[in-house]
Amino acid sequence: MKIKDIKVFVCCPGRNFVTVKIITEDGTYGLGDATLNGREMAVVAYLEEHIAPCLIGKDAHQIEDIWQYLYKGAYWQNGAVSTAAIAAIDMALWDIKGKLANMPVYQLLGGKSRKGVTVYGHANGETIEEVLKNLGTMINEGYKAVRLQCALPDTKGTYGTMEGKKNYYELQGNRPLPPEQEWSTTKYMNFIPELFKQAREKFGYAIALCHDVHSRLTPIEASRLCKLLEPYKLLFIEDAVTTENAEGYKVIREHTDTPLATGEKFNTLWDAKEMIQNQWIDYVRTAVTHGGGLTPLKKLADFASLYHVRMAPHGAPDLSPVCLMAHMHFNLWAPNFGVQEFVGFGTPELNEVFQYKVELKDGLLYMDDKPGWGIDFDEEAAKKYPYKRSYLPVNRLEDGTLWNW
Ligand code: GCO
Ligand code: MG
Repeated sequence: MKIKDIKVFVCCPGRNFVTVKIITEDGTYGLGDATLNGREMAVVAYLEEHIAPCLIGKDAHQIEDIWQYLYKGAYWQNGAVSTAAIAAIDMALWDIKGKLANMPVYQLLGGKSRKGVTVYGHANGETIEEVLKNLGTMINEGYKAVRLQCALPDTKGTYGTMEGKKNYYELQGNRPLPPEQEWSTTKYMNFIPELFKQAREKFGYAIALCHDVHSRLTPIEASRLCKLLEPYKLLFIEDAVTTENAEGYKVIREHTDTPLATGEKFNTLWDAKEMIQNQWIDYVRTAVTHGGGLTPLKKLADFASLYHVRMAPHGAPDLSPVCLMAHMHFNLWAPNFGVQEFVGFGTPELNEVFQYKVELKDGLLYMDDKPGWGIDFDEEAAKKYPYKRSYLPVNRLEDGTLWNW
């Protein structure tokens, strides 16, 4: 089944998404997500200039060989831009294979390992009271796991909170340049344990709770935080330190039994290998989009399973619904699936461009059985929401030093 055309769409129904559509000679098409927040157009160029011309006429069924061809064949392996581009091609090919087989993709992986996908939602807020109010609402909605993020008092902007704004563009003040936020490790360390203390006092221990440090601590600071949080029995602490130096996780591991999650920025299995085989982490957060596609992610899952490490794919708002649907299939299959990050059912604009259906019942996410991923993309609707240049915020310490955001 020959590949006839590859189209790349960039649209902004609330935020930017890069979507790939591969069309075969019989008119079957498949979709993939190539969104790399803040660097979208670099991926578009990679796809249009460097990938698409090499694939026209190739057999769409040869998913593994095409993946190797794009990864090894480029000589310049890995990197966020190239793996997002390769991932989108890989996803689109799996979607096509599912459609041609008339089966949902999870069937091609070996079938379902569970009835639904456990998700964790986000309870955010400007104050502890607000976070706890949102947590209460989510518990009533049936969530079994929730991430808590709260604005730090007397701080200009905190990751995971909106400063009372409705959306990312409003947060940016509509400037197409990186907004700047502020960070104080001392204020953070003094504040966060109180958030979890109050959450446990109010809601008990049945609800699984997690938190994203977003790589702002050093290994010894992260160790201290994880120890302070031990009484509150978190599901995991995410990105306690940056991942470039894997041994940072060894330091934390030696100090605490708070479970650790990381990997949303991993691009390959090799980024994760050392942490997994040393059992320094408990959950791998790699997304199909940023990890190079379903083809490498299933290898990552199998490798992680040898070491009791579970998959907890990244599901922030900047991963498109195509990625969410790919995760649904992956998570239904992966024997060592843990939990999926889930940020809700999208805005009317988003759902106008992407047609898909998921349903939350008792904390599990379900979808209908459809061939492929079970998602469609409305090209005409997408034209109504043109690309807007935008960046993630940058972060500075109170003295002005640039810090990890
Ligand atoms: C998460 C992530 C996101 C990232 C975002 C970057 O755990 O959900 O850390 O919030 O910051 O995906 O583009
Ligand atoms: Mg994260």
